[in-house]
This record gives sequence, structure tokens and C-alpha cells, in this order.
Amino acid sequence: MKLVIGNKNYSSWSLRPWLLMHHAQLVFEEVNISLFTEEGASLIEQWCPAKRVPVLHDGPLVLWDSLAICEYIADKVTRIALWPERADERARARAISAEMHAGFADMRGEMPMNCRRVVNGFTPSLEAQIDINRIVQLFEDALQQSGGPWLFGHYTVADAMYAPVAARFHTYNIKLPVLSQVYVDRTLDDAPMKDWYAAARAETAVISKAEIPDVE
Ligand SMILES: N[C@@H](CCC(=O)N[C@@H](CS)C(=O)NCC(=O)O)C(=O)O
Repeated sequence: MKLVIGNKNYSSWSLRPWLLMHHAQLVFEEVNISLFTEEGASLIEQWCPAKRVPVLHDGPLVLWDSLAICEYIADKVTRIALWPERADERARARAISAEMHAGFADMRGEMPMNCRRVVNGFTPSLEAQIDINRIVQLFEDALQQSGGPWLFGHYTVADAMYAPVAARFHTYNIKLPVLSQVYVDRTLDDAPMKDWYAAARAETAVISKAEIPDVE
């Protein structure tokens, strides 16, 4: 299998299936594309039917879209459960994964993932704060119901979907209630996430629109 991904520092959509595939203990090749460069644009032409990353190539199957890739991996890997076992919990995990996939546009726009940075003095707009509040509510509800350590007890697609949110909360120093903060810390301390961060730190490409200035 080949997973085509963008810059590890910035590409939040790429991070999701990459993490899930590591949790699924799959061996796969990476095709790394430096986004918004000339070379990157020609690689996107070559590898990505929707002109976006991530894309999974598995034999003849070419699968674009982060959530579809996560669903495929969860179907394909049967020895490790990547969705909750109970139908009602699985339905809730799918709902919050879909909510992430389709939503939180204000937070995503204002707080681009940037693993290398901690931005000083950042204050979210009211709209972004509403997104943050909703995410905190769903973290708290899921963690209280499951008892943790992951949203549904063991690691699931939902945790992979929200991993870039944990990265953003860290970068923009968002104050969180205890349960949510413990969950964010666990996400950042997860072994594959640490490997992703190490690779992101080693990258030198800068995407200027994703660089939010510090406020002194
Ligand atoms: N809904 C898509 C979104 C993918 C997406 O927007 N990817 C961004 C990078 S994180 C991208 O490829 N941007 C390249 C471009 O806009 O040219 C998914 O879930 O995979």
C-alpha cells in the first residue's frame, strides 16, 4: 500500500489516515508531496484524482478522502478493532468523525495545523471559540461515557480524526478542562504522533498562509 500525503507540518487531513494505519500496524510506503510548490502540483496531478491529499493506493484501488480511507482500513484490518464494538457507540463514533470531517470551518481556517510552532498570544474569534466549545463538549461526553483513555476506550477512527485538533489546541495554547487536556496530552504523546512530529520538525518548507504571527 502507498499513502500519498502532504507536508507533515501542515497537512492535517494527511495525518488522520497515516495515524490510523500505524495503529492498525500496517506496513505501507509514503509518497510525500510538498504542497503549494511546482513539483508538488505535478505530483498531485500524478497521484491524486481529486487534486487533494491524502490518497491511498492499494493495488488497483485508488482511494481519496481521509474518512473514506479510514473506513477502508477499519474494514480491511479485522484483527484490530478500529471502530467501537457496540453498534450504538459505533454510530456515535461515526457521527463525531463525520462532524469533524464536515465541520469546524472557522477553527480550521483560523488555526491551521502547524506542528513546529507554539503561537504566542493567540485569541480565537467568537466563531472559532464556538467550534472549540463544541469539540470540548464532545470530548468530555465521549471520555466520561467511555472512561478513556481514548474517546471510545480503545483507539478508533474518531481519535485519528481528532488528532489534528489536539495538535491545534497545543499550537494555539487553547485552555481546556482537565479531561480534554489529558486527552490532548495523550494524543500528542502517542508513539506514531511523536514520529509524525519529529518528521514535521525536520521539514523546511514553509506555507506562509499557515503561519499565524505571534502576538507579543
Ligand atoms: N475532504 C478531504 C480534504 C483534503 C484536503 O483538503 N487536503 C489538503 C491538504 S491538508 C490539500 O490537498 N490541499 C492541496 C490543495 O489545496 O492544492 C479529505 O478528507 O481528504
